[in-house]
Amino acid sequence: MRTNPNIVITGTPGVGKTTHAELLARNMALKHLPINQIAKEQDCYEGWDDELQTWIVDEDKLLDALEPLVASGGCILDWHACDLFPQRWVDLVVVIRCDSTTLFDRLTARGYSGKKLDENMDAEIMQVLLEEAKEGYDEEIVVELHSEVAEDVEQNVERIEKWIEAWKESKNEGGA
Ligand code: DAT
Repeated sequence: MRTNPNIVITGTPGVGKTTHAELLARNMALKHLPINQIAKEQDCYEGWDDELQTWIVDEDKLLDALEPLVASGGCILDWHACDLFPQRWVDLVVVIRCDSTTLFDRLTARGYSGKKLDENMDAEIMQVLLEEAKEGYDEEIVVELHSEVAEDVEQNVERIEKWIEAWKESKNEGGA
């Protein structure tokens, strides 16, 4: 049984996942799992997509690498996909959203261009990650939060912290 929840923070690249995950991890002493970095460190790739200029992840290998980390709870899974994480691992799914103009500026500043830029912009406009989250998990554990300006990050993290406290209290009551 977990004494701390596992939280997925997902969304299109550039929306602010890592910014949120780092602050939340620091404030609540949770483990931030930047999935891109873990996939790279543990070589969980099965190829390179030249068109999209991105690695193709070997999902089974990645899940095997993550399993021991998430088993004890208290993890923040920070990734631009969410449907591969088994439901039983996950207590809350936070989908970060961002308006198109702001996201465009962030992604171009990151060096995205061409098809990679277009696909990510389309994904945000079509709310692909929100739909993926709603399809993959119970709707009541999926929350959508906006991240355009710095104050949004603080407010969003505060909201998630309150949710974590409530989750812990409900577990304590259940166990009493
Ligand atoms: P992601 O992890 O989703 O790719 P990030 O956390 O790396 O995104 O953020 C991308 C960039 O945007 C980074 O330079 C920080 C900035 N940013 C994110 N959220 C923001 C916000 N609410 N206000 C201002 N800047 C933000």
